[in-house]
Amino acid sequence: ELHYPSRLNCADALLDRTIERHGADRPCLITPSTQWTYGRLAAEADALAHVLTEDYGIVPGNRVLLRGPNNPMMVACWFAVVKVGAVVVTTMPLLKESELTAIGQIARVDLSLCDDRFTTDLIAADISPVATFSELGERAGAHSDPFRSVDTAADDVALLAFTSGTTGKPKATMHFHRDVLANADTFSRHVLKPTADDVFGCSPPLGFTFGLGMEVVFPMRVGASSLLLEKGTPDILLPALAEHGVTVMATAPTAYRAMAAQLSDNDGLDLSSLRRCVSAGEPLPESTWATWHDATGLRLIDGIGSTELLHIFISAADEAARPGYTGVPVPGYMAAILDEDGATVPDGELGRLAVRGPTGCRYLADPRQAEYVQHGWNITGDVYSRDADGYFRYHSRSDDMIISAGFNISGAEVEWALLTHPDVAECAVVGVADDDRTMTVTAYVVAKPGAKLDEAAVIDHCRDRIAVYKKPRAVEFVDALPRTSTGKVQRYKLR
Ligand code: 3SK
Repeated sequence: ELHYPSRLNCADALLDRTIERHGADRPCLITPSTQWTYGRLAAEADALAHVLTEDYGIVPGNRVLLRGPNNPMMVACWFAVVKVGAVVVTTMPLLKESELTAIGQIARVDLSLCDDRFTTDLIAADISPVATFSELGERAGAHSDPFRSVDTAADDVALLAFTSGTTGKPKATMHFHRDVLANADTFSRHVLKPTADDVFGCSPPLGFTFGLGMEVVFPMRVGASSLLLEKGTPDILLPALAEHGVTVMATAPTAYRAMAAQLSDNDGLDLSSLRRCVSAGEPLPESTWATWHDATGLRLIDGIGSTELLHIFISAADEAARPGYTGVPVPGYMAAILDEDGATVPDGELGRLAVRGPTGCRYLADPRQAEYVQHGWNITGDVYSRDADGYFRYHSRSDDMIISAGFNISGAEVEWALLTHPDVAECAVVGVADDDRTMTVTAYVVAKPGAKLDEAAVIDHCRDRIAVYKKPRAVEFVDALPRTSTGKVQRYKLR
């Protein structure tokens, strides 16, 4: 069990306490063009904290929205907001005016801090006054005194993180100061086992809690450093991993597939520093695990997390990682497979994944709270099974189960079969309503550049790999799949 003091400001725990343990001169944030030590980050965050309180009148409990790509100023703003006892409202940099308007209506933001290159949609959304990073930087120049962090309670809200899930309607999840540390002290500590010598290099935006954990909280909890890339696409991430000697990386399965393909054309890249590769954000197909292993010799660490629980709660690393399975509950969390009445289903049977632990769902004023938290469990919306030896296996999202001609078909299983075809780059399989079969298994396929694929080839490929009743009966070729700003496929749009 985790124990934190009742008065706790997570910014102090991650920054000031780490400096006390490891020194101010340790490298903290690395970018392709600059490097900030822990001391520099602390000084920038303190100066910004003065600006927020003295120039903008921010007081504890105010909500401050952050918008920008992954760079040191974003991290300094994050710490400044937390230090003054205000609540960080995280946003994905790609969000557009209407999405920001929806966030503004829910979060009732007092001030927004925005990278100068991302102001247009935010100003148009008109949800609060906007301070650009260059304005903040100029004002910060006037302050060199340390800022004493506000004495917050461990159970004060530090973060409002938004999820639209895959259904499109945004919800704000509230996270306390102790929650921010809890994932570092569970998933990171027990699965990643980082030390101060590690260099984290990850692609998810800081506005996604996957990225916040992997790029800020986990490295800084142990005095490690973090490579921040404003654009973390596979073509940029892969050479950066080699150039900066990254030891712990995290990205989505799609990016691992793309990077493995790049590696087959470029075996000159030195990835020998890499020891931990985390895959999350969407289910990891067994074939992607094998492709990455063949390309690098490294065993991917799959993980399921959610914005509601802040980070990853089921995972496994090293020899414990089992391809095709997400893993086992992270120490500190419990997981079970429940039926519709909340009873545990027998091992091997499909049911609703339920999780409890040190973090959990607290929606801000949203009746969907009662759907997510039932019988004391967080119901994640995923269909899983648990094997007798405690390993959890993903089958589908609850609303993605395809019922066709009396069979329950996991769309993910069909997708994973399709992804073993050498010409398939991406795919999503959904059930399209049909009077004859209830639903038709329909595959949306993105072919690899230059590949010539047709419907019959795709269907035949599946017929050879999965039970014939699961094979797609319709195939649509598309240029790209619809995705949320965190990269999850929006199957409801395809349906
Ligand atoms: O939403 C997810 O898939 C996720 C994965 C890892 C960590 C955090 C999150 C929200």
